[in-house]
Amino acid sequence: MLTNNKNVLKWVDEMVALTKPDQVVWIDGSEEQLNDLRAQAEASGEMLKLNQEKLPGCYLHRTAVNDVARVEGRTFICSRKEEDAGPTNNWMDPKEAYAKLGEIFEGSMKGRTMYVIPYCMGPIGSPFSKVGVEVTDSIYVVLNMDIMTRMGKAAFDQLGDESNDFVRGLHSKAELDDQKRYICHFPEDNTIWSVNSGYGGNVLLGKKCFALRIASYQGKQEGWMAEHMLILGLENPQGDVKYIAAAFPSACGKTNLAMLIPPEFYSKQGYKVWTVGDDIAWMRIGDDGRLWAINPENGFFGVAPGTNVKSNPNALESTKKGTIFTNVVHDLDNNTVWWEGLDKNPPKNALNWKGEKWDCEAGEKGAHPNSRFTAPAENCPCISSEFSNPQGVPISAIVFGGRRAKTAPLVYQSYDWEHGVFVGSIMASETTAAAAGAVGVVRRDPMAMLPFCGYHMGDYFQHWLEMGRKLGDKAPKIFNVNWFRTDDEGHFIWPGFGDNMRVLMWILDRCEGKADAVETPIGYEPKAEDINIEGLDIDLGTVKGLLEVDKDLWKEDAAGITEFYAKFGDKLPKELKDQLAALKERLDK
Ligand code: OXD
Ligand code: MN
Repeated sequence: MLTNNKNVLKWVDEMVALTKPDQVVWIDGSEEQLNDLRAQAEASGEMLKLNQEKLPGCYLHRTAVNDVARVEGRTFICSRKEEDAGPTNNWMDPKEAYAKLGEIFEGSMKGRTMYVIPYCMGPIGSPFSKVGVEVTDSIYVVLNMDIMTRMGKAAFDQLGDESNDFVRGLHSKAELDDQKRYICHFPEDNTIWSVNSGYGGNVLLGKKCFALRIASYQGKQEGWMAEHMLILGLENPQGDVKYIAAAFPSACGKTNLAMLIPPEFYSKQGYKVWTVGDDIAWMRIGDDGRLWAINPENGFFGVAPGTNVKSNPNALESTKKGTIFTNVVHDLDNNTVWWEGLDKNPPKNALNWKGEKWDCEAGEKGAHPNSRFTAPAENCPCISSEFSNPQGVPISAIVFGGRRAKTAPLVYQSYDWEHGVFVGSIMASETTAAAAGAVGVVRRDPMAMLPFCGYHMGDYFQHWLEMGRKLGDKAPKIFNVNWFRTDDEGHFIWPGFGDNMRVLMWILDRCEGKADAVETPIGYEPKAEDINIEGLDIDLGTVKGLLEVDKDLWKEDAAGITEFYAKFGDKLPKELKDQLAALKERLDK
């Protein structure tokens, strides 16, 4: 036995009695045990060993065809009171959920092995970190959790023999029946039950389920924040590093921003960017009164399509060893992998993500659009030296962003924390022409947490406001960015990618009181000449255009916000109601 913790032992016994596995294997995290599991997964066909010269330690996995993404419609917050889940979550009564899923779990591991995975979210030994235990019947889950978390005996050592403070995660692939697929969270019980899926976001319970949904609830109770944010460090030529946390809805380039390559203009002078995290930040107020963040994860679960040497060389490099690829193209001649947007040479002799013979010329995509790599953070060439610092890193700026063709300017700063919470709460992205349906439909996604907030979003806004009051004048400054403004032909105006650093530079200068700003109805904006465009193909006039605030569009937006806010009823903090009214007033002036 790996632990003497009676709470763990009792709970695992209960899960064994429910799911009835043939045997139980405790995951100690040793290379020997992991190698044994890799060999078993290879023998069963669950994982395919790739070319070990080109991709050492790398494997390919294919999910069931009906099981390729997070299923928000089947994801539930099972708080005792429906009101506590709020209007943006699906809710199920916990008694009903335990009974309903209990029936599905009953005997679901017969003939299978149950793996007991102890894992730590955050660096081992950090006072910010939290322990989880996931039991699962999937070797794929074990091997992914090994990459994404600090997994094994050290996690039990961190928990100790007496503590009951661990998140209980039960997962079974069961029959992969999408009609009986449920991802249920019981925030009041520190418990997650996930059944009938094998897709990462639904089954790597440390990630979205624990580190965001359960942790956001814990953060509210305990006075800290769990956010859907990347963390990056920007080092100046003197060697000082300032840290930024940034939230974006999916498909807005979070991983790319986290691993940004500075434009030559800056790199020549000695500026560098370091990655602390690409998806999740846990943030607390430190002894010095500032906001400190850790990345609770230990790897990247990134979207493969579109990742290439140009868009994100650091992410690509991270996938060269010890990586698990899911639902990408299998190049049979080289026994390697490929995906759309990797390069212009799709393999001729290949299988698509479903494992069928694939003809790259026939027009059908080879990799699933949500195909993924699970890569160890330590592989990343720009991983921060503070990645495993138990204290985390101090945050100077919080950045929100979305995909807006016209409304939002390239960058603006909130007047203060309270206004910043308002700016985060109205975050939105527009649907693009790439997706079916109407173009330009605005989807509100407050703080990019819409699918990940484990409690009532009105209470979540209130928590943000309270954190600001505690931080006082030590609070990070809050900004909003939009890399996605388009011209009349629909082309992006701002070059994006590495050049986003030019905007981050203004943001950090503002934090240090080194840059001026212009007051507009929506917040402070840079003077156009304060965005450095040296070496870029755009002129000052273009930057001015990117910073323009169209009052009519904003009035339309304010009407949309009013409608969105109405959902929250009495739970909408008065401060945000007042902020909206003040915005309308400024727009009318
Ligand atoms: C993710 C997501 O996978 O946000 O990170 O969906
Ligand atoms: Mn995410």
